[in-house]
Amino acid sequence: TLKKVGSALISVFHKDGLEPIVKKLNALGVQLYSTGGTEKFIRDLGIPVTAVEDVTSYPSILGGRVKTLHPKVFGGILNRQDHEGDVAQLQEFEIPQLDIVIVDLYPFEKTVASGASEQDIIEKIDIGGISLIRAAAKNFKDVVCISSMEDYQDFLDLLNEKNGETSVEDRQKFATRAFKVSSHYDTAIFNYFNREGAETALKISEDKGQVLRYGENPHQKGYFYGDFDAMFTKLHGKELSYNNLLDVDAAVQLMNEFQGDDPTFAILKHNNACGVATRPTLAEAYKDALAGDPVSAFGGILIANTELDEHTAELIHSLFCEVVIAPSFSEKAIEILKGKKNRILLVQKQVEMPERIVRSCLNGILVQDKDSKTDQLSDLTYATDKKPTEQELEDLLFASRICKHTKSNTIVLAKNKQLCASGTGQTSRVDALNQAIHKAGSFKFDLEGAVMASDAFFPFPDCVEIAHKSGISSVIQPGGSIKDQLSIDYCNENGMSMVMTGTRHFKH
Ligand code: 93A
Repeated sequence: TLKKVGSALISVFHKDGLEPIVKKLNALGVQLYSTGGTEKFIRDLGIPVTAVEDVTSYPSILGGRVKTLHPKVFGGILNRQDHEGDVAQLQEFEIPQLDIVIVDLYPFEKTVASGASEQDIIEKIDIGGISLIRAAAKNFKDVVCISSMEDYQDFLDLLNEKNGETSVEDRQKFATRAFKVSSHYDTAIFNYFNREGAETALKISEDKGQVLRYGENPHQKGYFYGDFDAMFTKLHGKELSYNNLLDVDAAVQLMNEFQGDDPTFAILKHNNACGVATRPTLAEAYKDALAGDPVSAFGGILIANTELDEHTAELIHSLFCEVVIAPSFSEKAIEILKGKKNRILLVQKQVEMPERIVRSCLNGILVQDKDSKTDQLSDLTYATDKKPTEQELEDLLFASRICKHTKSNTIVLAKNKQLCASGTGQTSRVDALNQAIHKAGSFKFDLEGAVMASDAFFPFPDCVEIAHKSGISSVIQPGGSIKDQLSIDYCNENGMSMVMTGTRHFKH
C-alpha cells in the first residue's frame, strides 16, 4: 500500500542539502508549507511555498519561540486519515493535511560545546521542532518524518526511487530514526542541566574528608575519606601522605594473602612488591625480602605478617623507609624503630578490607568486587607431562599471590619462597618477563629452578621460551588462550612444568 505525498511542512535549521529535496517535492506537485528562514530559502529558489503563519493566521511570536506550535499545524500532522471523526474535524477547522514533516533541530549540543553563554544555550532548546518530529513519528501510519539533515539524502533517494510514494515500512523506518533523534536530543539537554549533579557525585567536601598535605604531587590537593584509625594504631612518625596511604593499602592487601603463613615480610614501592620472603623467622624473611631489590627498598613501605621483634627492628633500622606495618611490635622493637623521627609505625588492628573497590572514571566512578580469589593447590590443573616438584608447587602458589597484587601486565619470578624479581605495569607480557629477568640478573639471582607466575594467559609461546632460556623450570598461569597448547607443547619439549589456575588476576 504505497501512499502518495501531497503536502510537506519544512522547518529546518541547516538549509544546506535541502535544495534538491525541495525541488523534487515541487516537481512532484507537493504543496509546501514552511517557517520563517526556511520559507525564505525555498522562496529564493523560486519555488512556491506557503508560510505557516498563513495557515495558523498567527505570526511567529516571542522572537521565534512559538512559530509552529499551533493546533492547525499539529492537527495537520496528527490526524488519522482513516478516522472519520478526524477527517471531519480537519474540514471543520480548515486544517491542511500534512503528509511529510522535515525538521532539522536547533543545534543544542554544538552550542553547548562551543562554550556559548547559558542564555544562548537555553535558546537552542528546540521546542516546536522536537514536537513536530514526535508528532509526525507518532503518526507514521500516515506521515513521513524526516528528523535531521542526515536523512535528506535517504529521503531524496526514496522519492526518486518510488516517484514520491512511500510504504508504511519506509515511514516506520524514518519514525524510528526520529525517536532516536528526539531521545538523543533530550538526553543532551538533561546532561547539560545535570552537569552540577554529575560534578557533585564526585565533589569532595573538605569538611568531610581528611585533608592531606597534598595529592599525588605537591601541586595537587588531596583528601582521604575513610576511618584510618579503625584499621591502624599509629605508634610513631609523620603524617601519612596520599602516596603513603596508597602504599599502605597495597601492602595490607598483599600481606593479607599471607595471614597464618610462616613469618613473611614484604617491601613495597609505588604499590608493587619489590621484595617478599617467607622464612622460619621474621628477621630472615626481612633479610631475604630486602635482598630481592635493595635499591628499590629505599624509602619503601615495609609489612610483616607476625609481631615485629627486636632483632628484625635492628635490621630494619639501618634502612631508610617510610612506613613499617605489623600486627604488633615488641616493646624493644618500638624503641628501636622510633629512632628515626619521621618513620611511620602502624599496628594493623583490622585485617578485613571492603568487598567493593571504587575508583573515579571519566565523569563518574567505577565500582567492582574485590579480587578475593586466592589460587589454591586444589584449583590447579596440571597442563604438562611433567608435574612441579613439592618445592616448585609451594613457589608457584607463593608467586601467584604476589602476582595478583602487582600491576598488570606482570610476571613474577620466585624461588624458595623468595621474590626474585617482577615485571610490573608493562604494556606487554614479554616486556614484563624481560624486565623481571633483567632485574633478577642485576641482583645476582640464579633463576635456575625458579618459577614464573603470570597474571593473565600467554597469548603466544614466547614467554615460556624466554623463561626456559633463563633457567625457569615451572609456570603458573590462568590459561584460556586459544594458543595455550603452543606454550604447553614448548614446556613439554623442554622439560618444564606448567599449572593452570583458571583465574585471571588483572590489576590495572
Ligand atoms: O523556538 S522553537 O522551539 N519554536 C517553534 O515553534 C519552532 N518550530 C520550528 N523552534 C521551532 N522550530 C525550529 O526552527 C525547527 O526545529 C528548526 O530548527 C528551526 C527553523 O526555523 P526557520 O525556518 O525560521 O529557519
